[in-house]
Amino acid sequence: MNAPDRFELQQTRFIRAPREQVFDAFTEEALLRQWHCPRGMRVLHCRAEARAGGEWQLGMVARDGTRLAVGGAYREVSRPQRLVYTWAWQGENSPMAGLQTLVEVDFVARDGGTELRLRHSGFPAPAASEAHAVGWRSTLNRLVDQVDERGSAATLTLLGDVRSSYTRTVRMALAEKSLAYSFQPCAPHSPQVLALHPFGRIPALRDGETTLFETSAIVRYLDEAFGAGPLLLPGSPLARAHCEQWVSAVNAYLYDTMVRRYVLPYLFPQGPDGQPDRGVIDGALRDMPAQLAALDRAYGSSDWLAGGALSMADLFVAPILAGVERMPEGPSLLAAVPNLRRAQATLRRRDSFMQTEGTTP
Ligand SMILES: N[C@@H](CCC(=O)N[C@@H](CS)C(=O)NCC(=O)O)C(=O)O
Repeated sequence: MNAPDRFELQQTRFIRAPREQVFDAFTEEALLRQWHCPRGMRVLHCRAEARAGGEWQLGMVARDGTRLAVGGAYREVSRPQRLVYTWAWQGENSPMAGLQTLVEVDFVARDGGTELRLRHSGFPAPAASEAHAVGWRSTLNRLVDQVDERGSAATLTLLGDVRSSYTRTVRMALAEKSLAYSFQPCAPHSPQVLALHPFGRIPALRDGETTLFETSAIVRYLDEAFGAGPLLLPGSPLARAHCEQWVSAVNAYLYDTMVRRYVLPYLFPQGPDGQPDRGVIDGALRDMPAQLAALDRAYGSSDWLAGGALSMADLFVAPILAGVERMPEGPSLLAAVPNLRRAQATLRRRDSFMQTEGTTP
């Protein structure tokens, strides 16, 4: 006997696609295979006999190889307005194996698109419905990417300023992963940013109803949640640690010296008579050679900071150095670090650098 329906989740999403198309994405095997799992997972197999009494089955695999299987039976298949089916996890990987829950989806035509209303009920505990709510949010993002002609630009919105080095790091990561996205120009501490970022910094990312802040968290998410493009986090433990080490060094030391105390005082002068504050700039100039030399040694004869290939660490460093180079002392500072210059020259030939060079994303 199943437990009574005590806990449930409900989600409503407006999708820019006709409801027939959205409905079919829920019932046709070939379409289900393309989206029906959370980001970062892959559908392995799918079977769907979409008629009342018919059965469905879906197998998925996570990046770490964990396999999950779920299935059930259709109770109502009324194209294009309503779909009802049972849902039960199978196999020993699921703490809810064998427990039957119920999914009801209404497809309502609205404003030239579809309002999708999803109710998933019958969970034995709030934690179970909350975990499934997270899974559905991510899974519905994939559905939107699939049926909205804007692709992932329908779900992914980057908030930031094209002049910001951290924003450019994420833009480069998006370009490396070939991910379409929307860009919302925002100033730090603006209401739009503060709604997503408790400390008001840029960038911040929205993926459907999910939000993220901190550049390294955003890049890691893009890398792990989306299959396309090169891996931005190296696979081997040591290379991964080297990558994290340089990301941390940028966050803790390099950005402060090279951007906050050097580039920004030139771009936004705050000294007497509206001139750049020489005291601040000269202080940064004293610290920069040692920091640039540390980077120069880290690159050595390689063009990459970690694992012999492009990684998130290089994407953190490049926008900062591009900014430094444009300042009056920049070229002579960089002349002293040939490894770093060579590595940057290589990186600057990548599309991700060239496409993010201008002021428009
Ligand atoms: N640790 C943050 C730093 C972000 C950051 O400092 N961004 C700068 C723009 S490049 C900013 O928002 N500055 C505004 C401020 O310092 O208040 C991250 O990794 O995203």
